[in-house]
Amino acid sequence: MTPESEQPVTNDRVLVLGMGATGASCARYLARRGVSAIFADTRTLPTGIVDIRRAMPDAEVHTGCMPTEIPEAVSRLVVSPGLPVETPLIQLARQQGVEVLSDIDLFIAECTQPLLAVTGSNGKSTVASMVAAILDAAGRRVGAGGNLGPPALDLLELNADVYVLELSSFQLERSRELPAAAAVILNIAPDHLDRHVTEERYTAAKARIYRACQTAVVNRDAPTAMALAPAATARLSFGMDAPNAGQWGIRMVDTREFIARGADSVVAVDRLPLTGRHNLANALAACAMADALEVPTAAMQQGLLAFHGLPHRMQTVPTADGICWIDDSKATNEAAAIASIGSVTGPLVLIAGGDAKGAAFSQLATALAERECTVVLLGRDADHLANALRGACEFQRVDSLAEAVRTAASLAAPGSTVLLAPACGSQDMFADYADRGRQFTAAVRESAR
Ligand code: UMA
Ligand code: ADP
Repeated sequence: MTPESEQPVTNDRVLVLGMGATGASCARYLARRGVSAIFADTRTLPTGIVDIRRAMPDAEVHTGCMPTEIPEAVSRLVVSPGLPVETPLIQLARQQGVEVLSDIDLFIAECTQPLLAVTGSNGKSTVASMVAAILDAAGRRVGAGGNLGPPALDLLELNADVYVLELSSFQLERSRELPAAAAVILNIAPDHLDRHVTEERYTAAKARIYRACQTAVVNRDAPTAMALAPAATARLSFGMDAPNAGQWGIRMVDTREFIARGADSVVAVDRLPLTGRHNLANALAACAMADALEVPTAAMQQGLLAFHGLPHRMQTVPTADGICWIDDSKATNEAAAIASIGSVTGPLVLIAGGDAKGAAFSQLATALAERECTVVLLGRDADHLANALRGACEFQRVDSLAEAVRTAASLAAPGSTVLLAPACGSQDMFADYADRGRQFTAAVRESAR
């Protein structure tokens, strides 16, 4: 028998905490099932409020602060990922025996098709999208989303025959076991320390993805992440070295590099649309995930060749000024910025800064000290970054992204690269990383006119 906690929501009253994208997806999901719900958010104008009202016009809504008590007849609490698990109302619900769930728990309770689950500090969205492209090339009907968007619950409407979920540490820390056909932790680097406080807690949240999976896809080049796979779980590994039988890796054939499974070459690296060694690791991870579902290698080749990357990840902004302008606004932590800096050659002007999320930036300083680079700093934690970079490279402080672009244009000669890879979150100055990337592109076009 299915345990009570794993039953789909039916006729109880649900309190949904958070009225963003997740809250709105909960509203659509609950409305379709005729379940009544109450919504609450500490923000006065939460981003999902219009969608929630559209899906559930009569729902009780609390904005501006959280209720201090669990409203009457509420038997379940669905908590959005942006809320800390220490939120007093969540603690109160637990004390009162009210079930606390995530949207991912609700998704799992109804998902009957194979699930591929992707986490890691960096590369999640790229890998999830690559896996989706491969499955699509294999003729499978794919539902891909989660942290990447669309929210997991919206995917259920697709009646897909396979699901790919990108899962953040916030989603994993509050979700139950995930019976994924395959799960991967791509890498572990410090991030979100403002929320998880210690690296141990952040890592423990990520590790939850492996707890009930059938196949653990592991990165041979990321020992910390690899060690999180339970010993008893079947493994499939990827790494940048030459693969042994049954493994994924890079094989040299004459003078050409190939993505390979064991001795079988699958696709030549120089044919892949995405550049950067980190994207090669991402492609290997995507192949290993698809391999867990026994997808033919021809579809892997086709899918990888068809995938041209996601917006705001190493996207070139075309200009006629001889400078290579790159929008990598999604480099929202130190390790991501280091990976993108490493995939650019020649003189570099880096635009960085924003919400540091508790990072120290010592590795960024080391990476920048090794090359010809000037940094333009902006955002709330610009001074913190300046302190970390002092002595490693030249830097200038600015107050806006438009000023950052103008300053970068004055520092960059033709042949140089200007890279927006902030190593920080965006919400100190922008709606999100996409907003930051769009504003960067607009400012670059303006400056290059
Ligand atoms: N918030 C409040 N008060 C509340 C509720 C939320 O101030 O009562 C704040 C949160 O602190 C956060 C923001 O509002 O800053 C959004 O929180 P949310 O839980 O409402 O977020 P959603 O809009 O539901 O979006 C979430 C993911 N966001 C976060 O986890 C912060 C989205 O990932 C995801 O696409 C969406 O669910 C659908 O699954 C975005 C993200 O930035 C892209 N994720 C982080 C990352 O990738 O680093 C984890
Ligand atoms: P996530 O969803 O984990 O944030 P994305 O695929 O959106 O990851 O990529 C975000 C940024 O992280 C990229 O713009 C790039 O700077 C960096 N990145 C991507 N893949 C990797 C990787 N495998 N290792 C390190 N950094 C990466």
